[in-house]
Amino acid sequence: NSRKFFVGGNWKCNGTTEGVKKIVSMLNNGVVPSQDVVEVVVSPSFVYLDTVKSSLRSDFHVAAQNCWVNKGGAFTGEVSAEMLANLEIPWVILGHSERRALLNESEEFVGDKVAYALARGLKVIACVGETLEQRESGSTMDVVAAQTKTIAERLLNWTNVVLAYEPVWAIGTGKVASPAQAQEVHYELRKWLQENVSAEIAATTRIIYGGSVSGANCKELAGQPDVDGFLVGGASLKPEFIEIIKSAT
Ligand code: G2H
Repeated sequence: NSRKFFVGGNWKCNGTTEGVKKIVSMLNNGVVPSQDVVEVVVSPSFVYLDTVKSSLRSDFHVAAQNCWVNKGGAFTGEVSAEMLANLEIPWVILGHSERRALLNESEEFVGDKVAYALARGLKVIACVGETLEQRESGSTMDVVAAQTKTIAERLLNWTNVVLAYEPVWAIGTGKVASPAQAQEVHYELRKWLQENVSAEIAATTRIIYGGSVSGANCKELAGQPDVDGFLVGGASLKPEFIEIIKSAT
């Protein structure tokens, strides 16, 4: 397929000035396939975004972990999409399950954020995924399709969207989805895009997997036909992130 492999590093709420420097130097020294083969995007906390952006090798890019749903203004503590665009931060992660669950971000709110960020020229990593309870009750596909639909009905253009499938039960738990489990949902999500958006969007949109991806499990996951890359949390802070980038080939 023509979908370029995508590896995102979600640093979440981690880091210190010193720690961030170490990760950047680890990344800058990593020997990885070229930009034609793999797109690498790392996502530090807002407070380290500028430092990371200015010290990171030029073939890797940065993402914010969130942004406000609309134009900036009297929203204490928020960061607007305009600000990210102003700082030339190319990407933003939206709809991460930690924000959906811990900060009560609703499906509509996430959908509105995705649409607004895209309209401001940002590229978006939009996350979907089911909880363990939902998986066990057999509603995985209904849940991820509904989350994707809420986003899809607000979008005019999918060019700047990467869809991240992150089963909540696999996040930060060390309990990775099996390659077959990941492939099944990615295949179904692509089919959903084909039936509800268009065949072209289904064929070209990257669907990446997130949830306890590691140096040890990335190769087998990357071999699945509908897994177009990863959103990596814990392992993106460690040297094994380089191994995960290499699983692109
Ligand atoms: C899922 C993932 C990165 P981890 O949240 O978004 O984190 O790899 O630590 O499970």
